[in-house]
Amino acid sequence: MKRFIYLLLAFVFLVSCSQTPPPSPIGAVPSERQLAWHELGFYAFVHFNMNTFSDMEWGFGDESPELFNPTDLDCRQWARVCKEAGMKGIILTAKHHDGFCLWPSEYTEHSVKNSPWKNGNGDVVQELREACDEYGLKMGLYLSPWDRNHADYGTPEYITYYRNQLRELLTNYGDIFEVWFDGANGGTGWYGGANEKRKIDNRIYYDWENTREIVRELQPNACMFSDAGPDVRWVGNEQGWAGETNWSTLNKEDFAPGLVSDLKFLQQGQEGGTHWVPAEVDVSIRPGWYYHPAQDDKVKTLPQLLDIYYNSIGRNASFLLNFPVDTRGLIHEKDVEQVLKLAKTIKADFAENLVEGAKIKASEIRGNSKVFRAENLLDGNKETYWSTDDGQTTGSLTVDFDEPTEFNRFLMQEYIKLGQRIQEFTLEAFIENEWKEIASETTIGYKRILRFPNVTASKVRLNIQVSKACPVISEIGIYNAFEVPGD
Ligand code: FUL
Ligand code: CA
Repeated sequence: MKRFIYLLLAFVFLVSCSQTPPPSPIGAVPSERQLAWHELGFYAFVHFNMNTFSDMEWGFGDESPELFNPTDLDCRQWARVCKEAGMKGIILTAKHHDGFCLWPSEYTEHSVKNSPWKNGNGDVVQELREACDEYGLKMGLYLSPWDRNHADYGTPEYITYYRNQLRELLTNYGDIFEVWFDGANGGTGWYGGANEKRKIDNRIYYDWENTREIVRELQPNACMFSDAGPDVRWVGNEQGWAGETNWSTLNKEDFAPGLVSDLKFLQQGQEGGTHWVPAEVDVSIRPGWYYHPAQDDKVKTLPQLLDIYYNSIGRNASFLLNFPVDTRGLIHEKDVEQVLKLAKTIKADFAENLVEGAKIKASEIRGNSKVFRAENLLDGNKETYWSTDDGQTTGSLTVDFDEPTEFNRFLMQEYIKLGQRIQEFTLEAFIENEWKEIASETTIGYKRILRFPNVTASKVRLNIQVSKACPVISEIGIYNAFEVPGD
């Protein structure tokens, strides 16, 4: 009899599961390569090239390869620091606007092969590849479209040169996770001795459609970054913040390469946009992108880095932190110290998720099915989620600690495979027998972290107030971060 009842219960459970299909996706959704990119969250930029030795930000293009001579170049030190800081990859400026190449390109003499470094036998890209492999990091490359050294810049011949270099980099150095197409384009330069101003029309000159095809062909898993995507978008500023409202979607027609778009769209995305183009926050740990000894005392402080962390990763964007590697070829000690402080603080602040062990209740559950139950929000599994019935675009989740508990961070993740949905939400805390609002916000996306002064409450309630379709949330977290002293 007992066995029969178990079987019956199992049958009822299975039927109820199969009767409730998952929600349908809404609007634009991420590709596989974008999903993998979202998971990275925090990774490094390295600006190291001719400018490091000329003490410039934008070299003119007439610099002698003789100048490039790091005394102690060690890509393993970069990788070790990044790994220790919890970063997942490194993007290197293989060629910046001055045209000098960090690898011995067969298409130019303006490269490491004519420098004194390793008697012209060195290859920084290859050294970084090996270091990334050793430390389990991904590698990305920046290949500046603008080239102030090349005589052909501005003519169709240069496009052939640029594509040849892209092919070289994407063929000879293993898996590349991100290709960084910079937006600065055209102007004065050396241009093989012409010393003039050259203007190009960025909408047509690079024939981006076909240039992008090369990346798809040679590195199908790589995301392409530019002001216009197509996979990852610039966030519209270099100070280290995304909009509080931040949609991962854009309207394609507003974002053709070279089309100067409203910066607000880059910061906030476009609700209901035709394509999934999430934001990446690129910012340097010093004022400049390149190393300048005069900036040794201007390295960002822990409070500044924490603000950037919460204004990027905490606002549905990724965090690309730049290290201006110095003339030795090392990440400077001061930069190492600051990034490790950031990593240590974040690790400690998110070490204990207070929802573990708490009870959670949802105002409603999709099809009353266990498949979509509220406990899915606490299981640490990004593939399981809570959702409501189709057409039910509001709902609330209550976490019950049983006793007054202190906290100051609230983390949420939408299940973005089904699109970005939530438009408005509030957070309330049950303090001394009363619900008090702690936050009233807009979007969530891949990850949203709210940071607020300490609250002591026995219950916390998340209210989804406006959503484009039934909400689909995969994880939540509540934390009590340590106070941050003023550094
Ligand atoms: C900008 C460039 O002009 C800067 O030099 C730097 O590389 C930054 C990341 O992108 O557009
Ligand atoms: Ca989950």
